Amino acid sequence: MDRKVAFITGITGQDGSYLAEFLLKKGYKVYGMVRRASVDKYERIAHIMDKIELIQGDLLDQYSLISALKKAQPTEVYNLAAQSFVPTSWAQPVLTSEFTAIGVTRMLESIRLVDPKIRFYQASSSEMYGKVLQTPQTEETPFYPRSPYGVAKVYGHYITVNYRESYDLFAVSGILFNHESPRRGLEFVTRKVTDGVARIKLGLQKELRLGNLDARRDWGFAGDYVEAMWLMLQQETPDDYVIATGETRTVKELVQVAFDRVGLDWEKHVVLDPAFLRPAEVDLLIGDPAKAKRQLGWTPKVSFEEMIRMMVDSDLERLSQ
Ligand code: NAP
Ligand code: F7E
Repeated sequence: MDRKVAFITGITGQDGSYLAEFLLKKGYKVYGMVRRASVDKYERIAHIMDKIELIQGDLLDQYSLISALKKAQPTEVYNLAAQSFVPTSWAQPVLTSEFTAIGVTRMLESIRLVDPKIRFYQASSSEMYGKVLQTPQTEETPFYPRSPYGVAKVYGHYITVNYRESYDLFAVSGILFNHESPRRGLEFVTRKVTDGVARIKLGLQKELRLGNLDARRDWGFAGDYVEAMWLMLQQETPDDYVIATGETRTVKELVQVAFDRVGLDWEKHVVLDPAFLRPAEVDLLIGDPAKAKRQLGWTPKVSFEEMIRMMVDSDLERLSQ
């Protein structure tokens, strides 16, 4: 039997937790890289802690990456760790580049040194399209990032392509559009809205302060998207893929679906707050997942409405306890 050992950076994040679950079900030995903190942040992986192995490391520290790979001896590396919140990338642009851009090179160099046969997945992002030059966005659409985060992801994307072409590594880049879940961080708009709706319904909060309600995103379910990451590493040849639903919705539509779930009128609770506007906005994202469907046989399963309702229900349950 082929040895199946995965090493996941960012295992404590939304995607890392779903990917770890998915790979365990496939029979993988799963290692996760975690950075040291004064308090543990293992909430999302608490239910699988006895099935995975954690190794300390940080994308800022090349030596820690090398020794983590030597210890885990993985066959696949999923590089999900990043400073992933777009507004923070304006507040901490240099740190964002260190994690989200140069961190990818550190990981690739470590793989080259430890075992160039390791298959590598890089978490690229639809934020690379930014001020979009083509709609819908495909693997061929040129990038025009609009935030330090988007710029850093473009670097991470191209260094992955470059290592594939320079050193013949099996290195792929998944260009994933926004994907959400009940495990999404509370500052991202979907979770901020579903958490806010639950709090308002339970009388814990009266208003929900938001920024640009006209922005459009192609939102899918994180549980579906981690399967696509795995599929990319099971192909005969390495390649890059857009992973998206092919549908786009405004923030306002998201708000409506969430408030409808609990029978409340959003217009009575949502307050527009300029503090949540961005220095440069990404107005419209809609991905074309045709290549992923054709070559990976991947399609999203959970609809936008189902996902938002699932998130509202989960926040209601959590806050009612
Ligand atoms: P997330 O919930 O914010 O998780 C980020 C993870 O990165 C956390 O586990 C965090 O660890 C870790 N991390 C941050 N800096 C690190 C460092 N210096 N060294 C080691 N680990 C570090 O993000 P996500 O939503 O799961 O997204 C996963 C990846 O996909 C990210 O690269 C993101 O940029 C990218 N992406 C996400 C989406 C989306 O819609 N979710 C779409 C496209 C691409 P701590 O727990 O220690 O903070
Ligand atoms: O914003 C608007 C905001 O922060 C979505 C990350 O996972 O996906 C994510 O990046 C939209 C933007 O996600 C609020 O202006 C309005 O247009 O949920 P978000 P994001 O910036 O699209 C990509 C693919 C990634 O790669 C990233 O890592 O919603 N919006 N009002 C708001 N956004 C927030 N956060 N808060 C608001 O109050």
